[in-house]
Amino acid sequence: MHCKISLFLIILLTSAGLLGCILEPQKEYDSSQETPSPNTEKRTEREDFYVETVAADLNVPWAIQPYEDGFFVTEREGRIAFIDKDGSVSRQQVELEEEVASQGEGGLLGFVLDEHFEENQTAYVYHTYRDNNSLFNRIAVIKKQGDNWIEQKPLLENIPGADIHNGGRLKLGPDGMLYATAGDADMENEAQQPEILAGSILRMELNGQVPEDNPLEDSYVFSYGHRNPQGLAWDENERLYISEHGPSGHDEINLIEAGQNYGWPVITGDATNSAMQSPLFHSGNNTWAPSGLSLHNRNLYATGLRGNQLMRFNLEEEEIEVVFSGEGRLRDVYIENDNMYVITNNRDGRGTPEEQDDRLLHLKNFEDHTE
Ligand SMILES: [Ca+2]
Repeated sequence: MHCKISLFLIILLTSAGLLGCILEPQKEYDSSQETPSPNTEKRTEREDFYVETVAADLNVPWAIQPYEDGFFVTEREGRIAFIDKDGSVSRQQVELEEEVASQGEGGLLGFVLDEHFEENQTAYVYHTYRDNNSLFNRIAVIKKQGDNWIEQKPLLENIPGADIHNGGRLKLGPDGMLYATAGDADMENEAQQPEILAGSILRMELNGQVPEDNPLEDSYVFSYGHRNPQGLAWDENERLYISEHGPSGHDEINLIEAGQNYGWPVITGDATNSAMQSPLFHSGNNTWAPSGLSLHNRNLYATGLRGNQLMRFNLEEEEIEVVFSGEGRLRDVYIENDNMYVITNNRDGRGTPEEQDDRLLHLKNFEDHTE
């Protein structure tokens, strides 16, 4: 009962916030720079609620990858934590051919296990690095050897990087290809140039080759015109959805079609252009600053950084709802049956960390609490 009232209030407050934004002049902030959270309210005690802390004292965790009875979680400064569902945490070093540049929004970001990890101990990572005083991102194959991970080979290097807008999500698609989100690296016009990797969704074979059926010839670029995409999820029909950070609000959820231009920086929000795709959902003048994305029962769930909340996007009804808030910045989400796992990001330099931050949270029976 309690939580239903809380949720109702949250929705009311959110609606009021939306109205407020329409009536007030647009605020000058840039959500995609993961701007500091202005939300100064203290976390509420919620014994009556459904949130449990699985693990605490994580160091800017970025990606959740389930494995057996726990999760591998990348930490942005360059390590991988294995978190057992019972809460024990062990940390693993990652030896890469280029040093992780944990600077601004960059660092050790995306991580995904190979489908045959059990046999080959192989995984893929996306990380920021420095070359001649410039920042770039790269994707590499790593192998678990004992308690450490050792790079086997690079798959793709020289993805433009910067202090902001590094993208960084990495996932295996239902087609067996590796997908990555590349930000515009603070060079917005490059997002409109399909031959440049910045501001794109990238697609590659697991050996680093360009797939023969990629939309642009001899290019990893699967779609372009993106600003700072950080979430990837597929539905049961293998359609790809992404989340991306907009400028001053106008955050987006997009349905991705091969070879299409998603408009940044030419169009945002409800603007249209016959040569470009408009988003399925956008935040208007509100800010979600969406990062991790997960799909469950025709609902997309997106974690919010500056938005400090987990959003639900109902793909059938085209409705948007706040599922959960009050724990600060949220970076990634993973759903397993009726269990949702979320990582906070209050230590990423833009939040207000509290004693146990950052944490892996478990939302039990989350669907019961969101009706
Ligand atoms: Ca767009």
